[in-house]
Order: sequence, then C-alpha cells, then structure tokens
Amino acid sequence: MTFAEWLLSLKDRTVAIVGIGVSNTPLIRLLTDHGVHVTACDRASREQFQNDELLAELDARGVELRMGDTYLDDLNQDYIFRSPGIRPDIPAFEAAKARGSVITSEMEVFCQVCPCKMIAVTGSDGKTTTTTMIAKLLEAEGHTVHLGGNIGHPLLAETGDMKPEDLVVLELSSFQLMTMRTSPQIAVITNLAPNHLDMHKGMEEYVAAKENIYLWQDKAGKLVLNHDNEITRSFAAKAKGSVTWFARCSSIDHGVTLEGETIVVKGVRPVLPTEEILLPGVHNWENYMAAIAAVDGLVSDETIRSFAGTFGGVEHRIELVRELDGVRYYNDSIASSPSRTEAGLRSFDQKVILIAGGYDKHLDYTPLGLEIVTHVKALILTGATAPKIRAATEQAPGYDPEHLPIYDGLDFEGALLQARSIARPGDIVILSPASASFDQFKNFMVRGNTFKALVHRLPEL
Ligand code: UMA
Repeated sequence: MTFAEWLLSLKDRTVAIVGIGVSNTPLIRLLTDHGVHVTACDRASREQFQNDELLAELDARGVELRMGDTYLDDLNQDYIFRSPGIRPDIPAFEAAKARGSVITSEMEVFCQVCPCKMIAVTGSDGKTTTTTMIAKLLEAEGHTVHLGGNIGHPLLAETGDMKPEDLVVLELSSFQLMTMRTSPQIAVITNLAPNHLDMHKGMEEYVAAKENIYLWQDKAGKLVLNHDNEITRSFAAKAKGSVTWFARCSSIDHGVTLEGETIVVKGVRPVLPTEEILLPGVHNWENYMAAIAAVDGLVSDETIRSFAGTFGGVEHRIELVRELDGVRYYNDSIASSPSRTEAGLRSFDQKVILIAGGYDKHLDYTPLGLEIVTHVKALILTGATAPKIRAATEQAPGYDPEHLPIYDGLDFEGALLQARSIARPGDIVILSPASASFDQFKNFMVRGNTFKALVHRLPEL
C-alpha cells in the first residue's frame, strides 16, 4: 500500500487517536489536513494536559476531544491509533476490535507505506546511539536519510516527502514492535536484557515483541545480531534472510568483530582502529560494530573512520561538549535516574569528576553510592537530591573522604565552576544528574543545553 492509497482508504472513515503525544500529534494534523474526522483521546484532563496551545489548535481543526477518566469509553471508530505507551490488549481496545475496529499505530502504518529502504534498530541498550551512528554514517556517504521512531521523531506525516532512493533509519521500542507485522529490510538488534517489565507481562513477551523486527522479513532481508548475547544469538535460527553477526567477546567466523585493537570484517578487511573512536567506553565499540555490520556495502571505510574520529555522541547522552585545558567536559543530562548515571560512570576507564543532583523522584541512591566510590574522584552536588546522593556515597563501603571530596550547596553554574577549579589536565568532568531536571529546568534538554552553554563560556586559562 502506498502512502497516498492509505490516505485515500481513510476517506469517509472514522479515526480515533489514543494518546495525544509525540507520536500522534503530527498524525492528527496530517489526518485533519486531509479532511478525516478525528476523535483524539487522552487520559489527561484538559486541565492536566499542560499544553493549552495544542488543545486550542485541535479544537480549531475540528478534532473531537475526549479527555480525562472516561477517555476510553465507547471507542468504536473504524481505525484506532494507540500511543506506544498504551498496551494493545487493554479492555477498551479488545471491545472495539470485537465491534470491528482496526487497532493500529503511527509506526505500524509508517512501516507499511514507507516508500524507501528501512534500516531499523532495537535492543535493550545502545539503540539510540547505534541508530544515530547508522543515520549519520549514511548521510556522510551522501544518502538522504530520514531518522525517526522511538528516538523522538515520528515519520508517518513526512512520508509524502520521501523518495524511493532515500533511506529511512528507525529506532524501534518493544512498545512499538509489539503489534508490528512488517519488518525493515535491514534489522539490527543490539542486545537483549530484562527491561520495561512494568509494561510487559514478562521477559517472554518483551523478547517476542523485539522479534517482530525481523520475523516479517523475506529472503532478501538482512538481520544484524549480537553474537555475544545469548538471547539475540538464538534468533539466527529463525531468520528469514541473511544474518550478519557482530561480536566483541565471542568468536565468530564471519561478521564484524575485534582483532587486536581494530574492528574488522572478519576474514575480509580491517575497518576501524578503536583508538580512532572519539566516544568513550567499550560499549561504544559494540555500537560501532553493530552500525558497521548494518551499513556494510553502503558506506566506505574512509567515511566510517573520519566519522568515528569526530562523532561526540547523541545529544545529552555522554555527549562530549568541549576539551578545555586538557579537561574533557561531558553532558549526560538524559541521566534522570540513578541507574542511568551508574551506566554512564561505567563507560569511562578512569575516575571522573561528577556533577549530580536535581529534582527528587524518591528513588533509591544506594547502588549509585557504590558506583560513585568506584568511579568518581570528586563529587559535586547541586539541587534537591544532593543530601541523598551525599549520604549514599558516604555510606558506601570503601568510601574515603580523602580520595573522594564532596562539594555541595552549589547552584548549577557554581557546580561547574567548582569542577573546573579542581580539574587537572587529563581529567573528565561529567554532568550526569541521576535526578530529574524539574526543580530548575523545563526538561533534561534545557538542562543539558544550559550546561553546554556554560561550558562553552568557560575562558581558557
Ligand atoms: N496516555 C494515555 N493513556 C496511557 C498512556 C499515555 O492517554 O495509558 C497519553 C499521555 O497522557 C500522553 C500521550 O498518551 O499525553 C502520549 O504519551 P507517551 O509518552 O506514551 O507517547 P509519546 O509522547 O507519543 O512518545 C512515544 C514514546 N513513548 C513511549 O513509548 C512511552 C517515545 O519514547 C518516542 O520518542 C515517541 O513516541 C516517538 O515515537 C520515549 C520512551 O521513553 C522516549 N521510550 C521508551 C524507551 O526508549 O525506553 C520505550
């Protein structure tokens, strides 16, 4: 089905959009632009929704709004688009399906009507970075790339502008894949470990959702799998097309792996010496291996090498901001919870100067305290969670105040200035708050951008 045919198929049909968020808002605009009658439903009441401007726009577009507690009552439209965060089997959807409604989603329709080759990435860790690497590598090689999906950019409403020779690169979450019945031409699974078990009924359902990224491929499909990961390794037997392995630890006889300190296509050619990779951490070598396996034949080794030497990472995720007086400053503002900061700290092979703290979501900081003692040489605290992070650090076994000074009572800028004053050439300063941003900033992006602006304003010594 083409995009135009899909739009035509909605003529004189009724459509409900459930969840007025990032995925569905452009879809509502697209449908109303084409004269489709849309009912938009959201569990937030008008008062709770916190975006009066959008509600006014939807009113002006003639969208029928159903908001608040009763938003799922009497769903009976021909097509119902669910947000990724809503399970497809909730009673309201089951009842609508029994009455003849089709339950679908923005991402499912996009994958059905996309006019160009799709490369999609899923996994438990590293999917945003790997997706971004693939998109940027293809762009650097001169391809026109449309990057979207779980990364925060829905693409369905932009399909009309895509050309058959373009490439689409998608990050897909298990929520998006759960009901997917179309697979991309190139599918990448970075790794699989328990995740989102609050949403999924169990690990089995989570893994089954992820498998939709390749189960609907045909013989021409390509599946990139992590050979080091037991779960993803087991998928090879079910692949419909070819399998390309990547492996950092286990031994493979073909695929992308490490030989000495170089990423190679095994038995074919060396591609990328790891010392040329700007991003820190061996997990980023794995992300490169997955990306190289995905773009093999589409991007030259020269492009890969020059890209790896300059790519500072996805914005706000252990993003290298600046090297100043021999000190590297990283922005990891996305780390709004302790577990995220723990992972960030583990990606450096030296102790860092950590700036942390922010809005209190009442999380447990005990495990973070342990990581701080192992990976941090100075701790600088700001925001509401400062006392909790201090206490968790001081109570962690092995804490030694002489080797791990803690500074607090600082505002955001003061924290950076403190870090700068104690940093010596070779040091790493990282903002990885382990806390949400809402005490001082609208969201983690504003926090990260503020940090970056402050870092760029630091004068050279
Ligand atoms: N809502 C309801 N009922 C519900 C749940 C939500 O009405 O039961 C409403 C909310 O009030 C909200 C709206 O639905 O107004 C949308 O909320 P949402 O956050 O579920 O969805 P989107 O804003 O459309 O964002 C989604 C992804 N969110 C989730 O999967 C939870 C975004 O991924 C994604 O970037 C975006 O679509 C574009 O595709 C976020 C995410 O956290 C970043 N993803 C998880 C992850 O990466 O680990 C899977």
